[in-house]
Amino acid sequence: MGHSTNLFKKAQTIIPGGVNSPVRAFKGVGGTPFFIKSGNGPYLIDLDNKQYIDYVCSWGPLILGHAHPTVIAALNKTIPQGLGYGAPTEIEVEMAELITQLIPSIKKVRMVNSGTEATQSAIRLARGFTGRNKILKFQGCYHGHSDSLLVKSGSGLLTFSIPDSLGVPAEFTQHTLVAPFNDIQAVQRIFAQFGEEIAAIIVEPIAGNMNCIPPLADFLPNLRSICDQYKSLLIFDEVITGFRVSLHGAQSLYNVIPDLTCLGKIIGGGLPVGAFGGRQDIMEYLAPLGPVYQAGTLSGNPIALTAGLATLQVLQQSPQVYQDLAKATQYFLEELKVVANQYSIPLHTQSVGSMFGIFFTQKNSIHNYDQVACCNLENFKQFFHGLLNQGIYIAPSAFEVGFISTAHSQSVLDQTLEAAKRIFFQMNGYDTSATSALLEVDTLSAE
Ligand code: KE4
Repeated sequence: MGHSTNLFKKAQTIIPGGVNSPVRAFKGVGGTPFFIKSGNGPYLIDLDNKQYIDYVCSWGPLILGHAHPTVIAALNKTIPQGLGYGAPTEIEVEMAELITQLIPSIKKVRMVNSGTEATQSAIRLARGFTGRNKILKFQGCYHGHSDSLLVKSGSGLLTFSIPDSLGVPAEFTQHTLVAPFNDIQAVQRIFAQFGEEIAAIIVEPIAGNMNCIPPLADFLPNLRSICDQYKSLLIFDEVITGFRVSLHGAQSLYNVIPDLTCLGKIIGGGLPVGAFGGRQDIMEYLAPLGPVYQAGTLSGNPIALTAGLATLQVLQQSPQVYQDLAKATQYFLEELKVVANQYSIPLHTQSVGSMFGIFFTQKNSIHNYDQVACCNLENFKQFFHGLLNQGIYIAPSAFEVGFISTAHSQSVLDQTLEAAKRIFFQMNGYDTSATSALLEVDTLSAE
């Protein structure tokens, strides 16, 4: 029995589900999670010293791969000076300066410790600024686990939401309205009915929590104009997309300017950091200036910001990095489709920059949650475990995105494609005993 299996048994006796975040427990794919000992570049090493090519990248933060030398060097320099003070530090100003420079719609920014805190605070701020209570979110978008956002679309009447978790009183979600992602008509209908009560729309500009779903061309621009029409605020949850798809956020790709932006993941470089920011007149409603309270003991922690700032500076100093990441991702997905096609496996892929989605479906475009839910989830599970058995780790859920980092070289991508070929060969019902023959052929051709 491997170390991971033994430790998972022990972990389950003292940590709920054996994990500190549910998705890590492999419930979406079955099986037992492996425990990580270390990471370097595109690789994870587990407690049994097995190496995996990692396409989860800590769920997005590690755009430079694991333990990037520049980030580690910055931490080694900062840590000996002290770990945190609960008082202003220079690096907080440096980080704020860089964020406001790179994302011009953010005139002022407040650091927090997670994406959940960022979106929760942004919503409170939007409600305080507008004096309205309702918010509109989209089915399949995830903005962290604050009460008013843990909703699922009301059965039938999609508009009204019901709590999606025990422990959330219905009163806490009664002001949360839900529409299908990419459905502007639904948004217009909701605003026609509730527009004057809606404080804000919160949206992932590129949905990354129901696999990878880019916005349709009219979606984001129309959200902007509807918010303007009804004097509601537009909040972009760029916790995943911020600095992932562009050095200036998804808002620069689609040229739609939100009133508030939430950030996380990459701005922490792998350490716990979130942030929210936007229009100066809105941000100045925040304590200690204004009447909207928000706080955090470790907000702006200098060690966490050191990792985030170092990461952003590497990205800023590599102007080609986003084109290179997009090119590598396109190469990988195109080749994956060729291989799936060779074995008649219905597979569709979608990506923006280096965030990508793999869908087992005959469809050639996926625009919302319901369409994701109709994909072949059994094939996904088989694909997940087939890759894992060959030392390749993708997100343990058909509703998450994959990430490619600057450390994912062509040979790393090609190794993954070879592994996928073996799985598609088996998935197509080919005699698995023949697989060894295929492997031998591969080995011979590789020599
Ligand atoms: P955290 O509170 O987990 O740092 O961030 C919440 C959040 C907010 N907004 C978006 C767009 C997010 O994707 C997230 C969290 N992402 C998930 C995975 N897609 C985190 C993984 C987990 O829950 O363990």
